[in-house]
Amino acid sequence: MKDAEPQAIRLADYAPPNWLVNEVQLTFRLAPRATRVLSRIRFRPNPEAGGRAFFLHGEHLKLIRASVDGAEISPRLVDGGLEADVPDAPFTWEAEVEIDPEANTALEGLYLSNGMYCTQCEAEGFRRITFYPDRPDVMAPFTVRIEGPEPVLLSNGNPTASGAGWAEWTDPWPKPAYLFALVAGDLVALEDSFTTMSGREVTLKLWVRPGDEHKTEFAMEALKKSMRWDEEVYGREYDLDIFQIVAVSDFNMGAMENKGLNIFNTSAVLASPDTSTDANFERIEAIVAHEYFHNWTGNRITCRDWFQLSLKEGLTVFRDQSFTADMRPGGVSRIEDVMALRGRQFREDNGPLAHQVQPDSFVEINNFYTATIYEKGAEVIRMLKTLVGDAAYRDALDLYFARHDGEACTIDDWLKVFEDATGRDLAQFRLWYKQAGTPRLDVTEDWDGANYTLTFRQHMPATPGQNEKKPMVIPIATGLLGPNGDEVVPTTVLEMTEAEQSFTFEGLAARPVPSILRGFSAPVILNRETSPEERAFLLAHDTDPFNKWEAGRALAKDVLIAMITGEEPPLAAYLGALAAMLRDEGQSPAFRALALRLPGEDDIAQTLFDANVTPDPARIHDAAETLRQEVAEHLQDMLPRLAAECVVAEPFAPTGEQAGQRALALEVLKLTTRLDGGKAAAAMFESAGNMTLSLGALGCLLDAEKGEDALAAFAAKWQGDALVMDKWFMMQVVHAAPEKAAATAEALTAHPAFNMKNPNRFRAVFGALAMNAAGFHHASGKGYDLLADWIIRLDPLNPQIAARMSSAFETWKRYDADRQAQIRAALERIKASENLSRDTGEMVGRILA
Ligand code: 0A1
Ligand code: ZN
Repeated sequence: MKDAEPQAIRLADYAPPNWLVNEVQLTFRLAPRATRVLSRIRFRPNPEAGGRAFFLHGEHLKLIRASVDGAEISPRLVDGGLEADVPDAPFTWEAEVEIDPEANTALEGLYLSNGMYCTQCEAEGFRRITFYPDRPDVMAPFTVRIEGPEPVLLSNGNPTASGAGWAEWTDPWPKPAYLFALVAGDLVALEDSFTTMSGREVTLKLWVRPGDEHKTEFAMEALKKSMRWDEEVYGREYDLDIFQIVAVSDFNMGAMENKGLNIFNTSAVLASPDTSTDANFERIEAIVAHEYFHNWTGNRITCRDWFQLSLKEGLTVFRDQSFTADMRPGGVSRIEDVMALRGRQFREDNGPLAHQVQPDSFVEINNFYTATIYEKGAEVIRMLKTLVGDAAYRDALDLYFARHDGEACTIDDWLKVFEDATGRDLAQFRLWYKQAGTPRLDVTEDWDGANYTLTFRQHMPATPGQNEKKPMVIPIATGLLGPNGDEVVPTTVLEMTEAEQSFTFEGLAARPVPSILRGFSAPVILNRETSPEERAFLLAHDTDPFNKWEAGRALAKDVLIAMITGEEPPLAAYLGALAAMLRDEGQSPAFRALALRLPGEDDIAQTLFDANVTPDPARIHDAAETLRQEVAEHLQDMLPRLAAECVVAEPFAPTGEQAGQRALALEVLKLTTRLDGGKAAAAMFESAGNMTLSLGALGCLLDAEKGEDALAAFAAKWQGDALVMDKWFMMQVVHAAPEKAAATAEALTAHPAFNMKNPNRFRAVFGALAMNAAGFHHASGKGYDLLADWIIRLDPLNPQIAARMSSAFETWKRYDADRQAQIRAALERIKASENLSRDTGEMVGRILA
């Protein structure tokens, strides 16, 4: 028998907590199978509450004893926690519970990773540590005493006392329980310090397992840069005596912003030139910044409830994107952000998992740490900044911090701050939070010999539970170019508020070429009939780096779509424009590398589906292969010169500049591999002095089906390094030919180094399978079956990762009847498995609905 359907939680049902917490004291007596947690919590009635009933969350806890004001009581254990009779006045709750960190494979609450204790409490993991009102609107200062034989014992805040076998930490800043953290183990630290803008000295420690010390320096530098940037750009100063980061190898997500004690997935913090790619370095810098920035946007000002998640996540992603753009100038980081947005968030928005940036209901909050909450949430804030302007944005943020410091807030509080700071009515803008889906923006134009008019029409497809949509405010950054390529109208933000709206530029000497949606000023799909010549013109002349790149990408897409649908592809225009772009030395290598990449196969599938063509993943793959071959042949004569140009002469540095050179070198190598069968790639693999070039060369060899020796050499060299071995697993699946992808993934699960309990390793195989579009969707259906088998196996151990992985199926309605039937069967099989978690149950239910 299955349990009753889990209940949805609704934003409309929010009620303030009956009891608030003045302070928390915790004592941990660590033992792998039986850790004791003693809690002493001062409660006070909440004057804003509707009642006095007393409920504490608690899951997987063995209650040893409990007391109220010193008198032992027997609380009533109920589903998800306990109830007790308490005085109608402030009182002290004490309890002792026992937990089993070693049995905790879900990696929520207190668990063991490689013999080291660590915690993950967001969103609702604290209730697996002790009984507590585990909701973000209950904030309190914490004092934590840890007792155990481990040499290093850490928690949030400042260290206040310690002795042999124990340590005490005090966090004076009131925080919700989801920001609690504890770490204990045999760790070593890289130590540094930072002087804040008011002259306070902060100790910085980055803790790793012995042997990983050589991979800590880069993240430490990134941390110091982040601290300085937040002072300079947002006026935000750090607020404790110490800031610590700990690297753990078993972690469900990238990292976690626990107050003063960030916990990181090793993959998001450890870096060295030998073992990390340029993309790894860039990601680490961004995640270190992201978690640090949460200290103000998330911790000092937190969320009232989980429907407000984007209040902290959208804003903090926007802040980390702005930081990256400042650290790595040149406009390519914006292109990379948009590529990620389209690849993950647009995909989500176009399928059964589409949801609002502020959802109205959820079953399992862990399923809502999504691209929509994070990346679309960041786009919404970017638009707000575009609409109000830089100075007003900064004023509004100053007001936000002044008004709400120490509070648990809502998205409406955030918008109210902007209304008060700018005098603007944001009622229509609020729809960006409440309407799911990606707006489509159709454009037509008119030229009367002197005046140029752009007419936009917006419409939004229906999404689950939302059929009717209202027009939104869309900032459309637009510039105009004259026939000789000069900019005749610089970037102007057209503010669209109606379903259909026209904007006229008067008194022009000649018909201009428009550059619309510069910098990707709104997360929309722009539809405009454009000739290949005009796209090539924009690729050559646009002054906006994003739109310049976009013109090339749109042209590549036009070619691929025409190849698939049997029309005449504008191949000559594309190849000519590409060659001209590559010859333009005014363009950075990083830009040229991005412009050489073809749009992803999943993106083409969605575009075909939007045009009422059922996408065939095999044909899309073949078209992409054919086009890459065409490009290689067309550019043949230029490739050696380009390759020589991108050799980095200086010693390795993970800078944006060098990364751009290596990225272009690898794009050139991919094309060269199509012409020389892998000779240059084999040489590069032999001589590469860093992981970026080594891995890039390995990918080329795998594509040429000449990777066997390189794979063996790579494994022999790196078998002791888990993060590098993750790459070894991943590369084989990503680069497998479509008919071999599922079999390759399956064979890898039998490798002795495969460990399903480690999220990084599981993702290395199955995340990679989902990324290999033609392989995953191979007509045999083997990709679907294999993934379903492993989701079913993983679910009892780690429901969060099982649930996340099931989103690989979210695009299923695009495909033909056979594939749909195969995917439906796979999903039904997951759904029918015994004791399916609430996490995976919700995801599969929504995908099937
Ligand atoms: N708040 C973190 C992300 C995070 C969310 C949930 C986690 O466990 C379920 C872990 C981390 C961030 O935005 O970085
Ligand atoms: Zn975050």
